Amino acid sequence: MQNGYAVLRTGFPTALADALVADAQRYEFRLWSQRKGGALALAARDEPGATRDAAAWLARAAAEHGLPGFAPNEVSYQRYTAGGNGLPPHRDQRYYATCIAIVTLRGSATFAVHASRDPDDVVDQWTTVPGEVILLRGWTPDPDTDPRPYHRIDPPVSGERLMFQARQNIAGPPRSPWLEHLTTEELRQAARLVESQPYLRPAE
Ligand SMILES: O=C(O)CCC(=O)C(=O)O
Repeated sequence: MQNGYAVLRTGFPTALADALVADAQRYEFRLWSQRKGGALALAARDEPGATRDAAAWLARAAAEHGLPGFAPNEVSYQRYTAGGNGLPPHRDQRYYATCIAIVTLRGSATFAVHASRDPDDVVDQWTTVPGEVILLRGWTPDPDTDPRPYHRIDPPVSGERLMFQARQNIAGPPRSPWLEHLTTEELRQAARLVESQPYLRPAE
């Protein structure tokens, strides 16, 4: 892994990607911002099935790419639409440790790694396509260096893009000593995510 990220262009099982696409239908997608990001669906983290299998696959992949100990405890889907929002260069929140794993399931879009928040400071940029896995380093409490890469995702040029992501929220069990480094606001957000139920669609 270099510059805090790795791209796995092959290897993610097609059957697992298809099972995730089917699983995503169970959820209600919520658009949190009119200006930034896709619509989010928090998914079930513990039940047997596609999300648990995918999280386990991604944990193994992370270990093989130099990020051992990735124990995803938050899984979600995001759906982006052409003409909708992407996300400008940013780092994921400090309550996500070890690794952030992203799988593009359907559709495609430009993904970029940046050296800073500056939109022109591009380190690498490519079109992420179905089956591709992106591993990003999560936060560590090292005062001298922050390994989290700045990254950007654009809205798809046409149609929709559906992705799955697995993250390790340090506010979830087991209690992490790293929590003491977080601000009250970060702790509040992280705890709220841990307590959130999956966004299941109401039964018809
Ligand atoms: O959709 C993606 O691939 C990236 C998502 C992202 O950067 C985020 O949710 O913070």
